[in-house]
Amino acid sequence: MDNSTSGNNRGIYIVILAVIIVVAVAFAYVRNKGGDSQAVKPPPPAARPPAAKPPPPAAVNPNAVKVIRYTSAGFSPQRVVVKAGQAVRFVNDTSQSMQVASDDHPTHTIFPDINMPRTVGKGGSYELLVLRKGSWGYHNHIRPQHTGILVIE
Ligand SMILES: [Cu+2]
Repeated sequence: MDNSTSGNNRGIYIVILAVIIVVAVAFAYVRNKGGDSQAVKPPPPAARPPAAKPPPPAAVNPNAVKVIRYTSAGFSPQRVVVKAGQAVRFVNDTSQSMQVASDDHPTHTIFPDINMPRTVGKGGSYELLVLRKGSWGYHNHIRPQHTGILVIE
């Protein structure tokens, strides 16, 4: 009796051990599979090319308005290079009057294209399209000591 009982118990232990091994192996296999499927994920980045779309050509617009500020120290930048056909805007940042005028003072005949018809006060601005190529000197007619150079290419 004792022998048959212990023999039955041994058989049960073997079955339980076998079940544990099978479960452990199956669990390890599933985990590995999960790890593999995660490791296989990288392919999505290959679908990235569309994200490389944004090429900003608008940032290098040669037709952009070139701004020249009139400050208490004079025109800034003092020398500016633009393309023919480009717009130039003079902005008065001072509390003084500004009237952009061609050299020479006071006749303003060398590059009359740039001559402002009237003065503007603080915050005022004057915009024009520059067409004639050359290197043109100008000044604030109200304060002729403030000069600038506009190069049109
Ligand atoms: Cu003048």
